[in-house]
Amino acid sequence: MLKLCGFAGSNYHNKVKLALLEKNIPFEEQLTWVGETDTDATPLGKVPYLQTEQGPLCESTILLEYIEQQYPTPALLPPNAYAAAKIRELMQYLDLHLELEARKLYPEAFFGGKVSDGTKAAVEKTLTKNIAAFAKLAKFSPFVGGDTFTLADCAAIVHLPLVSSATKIIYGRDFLADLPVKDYLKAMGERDSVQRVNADRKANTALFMERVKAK
Ligand SMILES: N[C@@H](CCC(=O)N[C@@H](CS)C(=O)NCC(=O)O)C(=O)O
Repeated sequence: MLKLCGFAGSNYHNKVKLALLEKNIPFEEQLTWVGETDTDATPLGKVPYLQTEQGPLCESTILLEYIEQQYPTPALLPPNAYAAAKIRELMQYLDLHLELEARKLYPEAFFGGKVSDGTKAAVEKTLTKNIAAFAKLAKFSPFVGGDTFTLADCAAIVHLPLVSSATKIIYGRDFLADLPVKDYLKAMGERDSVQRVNADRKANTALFMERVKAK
């Protein structure tokens, strides 16, 4: 059986967990904190990673692509090559241009640390530009890539709330406020997969914060 290693407070972990749940694939979850990973499986020590019958895999998008190819039904990518590429494009924007940029704010927004004024100014500029660009690609009709649930929703559901809350905390303004993100997340929150991920996330985040405080 597939084993998903990571922790349920991690957005990247949950991106993959959502796809497994949406596809009804049996899997085990192995609680693995950063610093306790198998570095043969994930050489950079990042989570999540997946143990498959053939060996380990890391990097959440690669995990999603593997899962999609190995368990094609229900499909989370359109059959048409161009349509599938448009979904992958959205995933890349979400991971690289929104989440990874907002992540620079997390030490202060969520973990009691400090982010320099210079970093805050730089992130504000980049995120403003990147969110405007993302808005041109995202559909929210009702799914982020159009009329079907896809891999891009697995990324959007886990990343968008962090971009909203980190910007709200650091700048006093939700940078995603002009997009229909709240309605989108509310609608997605009705799915069984999202309810399970959110419940597990809340329980695990409490544990995670205890670990952060203990350090
Ligand atoms: N590009 C990676 C990012 C994963 C990632 O950043 N995971 C975080 C937890 S949410 C992590 O492992 N951080 C520890 C580190 O970067 O050393 C992926 O898509 O899987």
